[in-house]
Amino acid sequence: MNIKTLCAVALTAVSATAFAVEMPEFKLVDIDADGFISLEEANTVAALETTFLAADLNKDGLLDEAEYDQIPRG
Ligand SMILES: [Ca+2]
Ligand SMILES: [Ca+2]
Repeated sequence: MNIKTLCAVALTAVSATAFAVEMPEFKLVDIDADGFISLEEANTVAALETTFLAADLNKDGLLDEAEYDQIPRG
């Protein structure tokens, strides 16, 4: 990797942090693939720790894909 590539990678990382909340795909967060994101699974994503409770619209302690999708990002 040359210095130009390194700079590009660094810039990409900085702009991603500045403009978008790090929100991986639902399937990637749903580690046990049961179709719901549990609090434990949510805690693996920094951006989700604070939004989990607010995003859990039906208050069942789990996020389904629809609840996950309505979390504001970016
Ligand atoms: Ca799960
Ligand atoms: Ca829910």
